[in-house]
Amino acid sequence: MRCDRVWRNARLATLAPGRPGLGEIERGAIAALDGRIAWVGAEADAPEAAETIDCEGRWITPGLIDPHTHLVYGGDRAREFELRLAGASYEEIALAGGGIVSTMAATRAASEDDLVAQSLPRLDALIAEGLTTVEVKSGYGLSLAHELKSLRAARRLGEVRPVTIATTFLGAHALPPEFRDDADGYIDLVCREMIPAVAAEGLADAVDAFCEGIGFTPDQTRRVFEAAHAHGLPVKLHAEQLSNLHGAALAANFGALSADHLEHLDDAGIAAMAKAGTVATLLPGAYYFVRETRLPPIEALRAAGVPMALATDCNPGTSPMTSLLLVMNMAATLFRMTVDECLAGVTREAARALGRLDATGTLEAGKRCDLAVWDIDRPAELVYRIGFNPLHARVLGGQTTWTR
Ligand code: DI6
Ligand code: FE
Repeated sequence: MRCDRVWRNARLATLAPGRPGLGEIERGAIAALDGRIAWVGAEADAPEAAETIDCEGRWITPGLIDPHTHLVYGGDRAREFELRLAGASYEEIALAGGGIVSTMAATRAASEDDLVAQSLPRLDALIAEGLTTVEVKSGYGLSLAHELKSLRAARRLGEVRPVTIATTFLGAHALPPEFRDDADGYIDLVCREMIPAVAAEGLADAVDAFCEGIGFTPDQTRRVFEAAHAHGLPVKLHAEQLSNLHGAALAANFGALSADHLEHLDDAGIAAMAKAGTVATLLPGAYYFVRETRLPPIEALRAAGVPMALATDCNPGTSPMTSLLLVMNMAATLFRMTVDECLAGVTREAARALGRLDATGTLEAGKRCDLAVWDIDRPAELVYRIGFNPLHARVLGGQTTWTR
């Protein structure tokens, strides 16, 4: 077998489905050809390659994947954070014209170049922890031109950094002030102008909406989903974050890739997600940051066999977070997820939540060779430690892009 590169003397957490636990191979090796994984298995059987990398017993996992971020935005909300600390609630701040709408103003004021520049430090923080694929939503432009600008900025991040970007159009994130008291009029704009334009330019891989009392109704969400499907785009949904509007079941009925947040999810929603194969993307950073006390129904999701992904929800209002290692720690500590579930949540299940499990998310022959090499003795260390980054090297498409 001809190979470009082989990583030897490694311990592998393959995350391959059907294998118990993390699909571990204690004395393993992995070989790449033309950017893809050509072979995975026991060290003793490893093929020869033009280049050999001795991992000195380090662990290799799939490159990490963040399947839910609002990475591209202008400005920040540190002042709002101070107000919240003084007692104001997230909903009060949103109703008073702060919140999402204040980030909208800063995003509209920024050029595409500004947005790229402001987003890069956040992306770099994720990459420094072994991330190789990240989803980025629009949703702070809230007009055709500014949504297109945000999506173009998101796509450009993948040109200026070695990373795979999945873009999501989230025009139905908040009501822009021009449409005050006319949410249906805004949804008309989203469905009749924005989605067709986004699809025509190939700027989005999926369409999302914020189905919530302070967002959009289930009827409005349904219209967005119908427009997305009419343009061949898969859907996902911010559902059941602050209240139960039965958004997860609605999303599942549209074959959604994922329903995200889910603190208020009920049994009917879980059953609908299980039936449709919709991934539950859990966002412990947002849960923590807004001091939510109602837990997502982890045990019921587990019992129903709903796949669980984890994400940062990186956004300026409810999760100013750029660490998937911290997400895993929070999911374990706050949500009582197991180490195996946490690691699967930022690799295999995150890939599934993006509809990209055929391309990435596990160490299996044929997939892109996206790897994270770690200076650890056991995988639990990635979940257990707080604020410590043991990344040794990061590999994207078979190329080492960074090494300690
Ligand atoms: N849910 C959230 O938690 C974020 N968006 C959403 O739909 C909050 C976004 C923000 O406050 O800027
Ligand atoms: Fe979000």
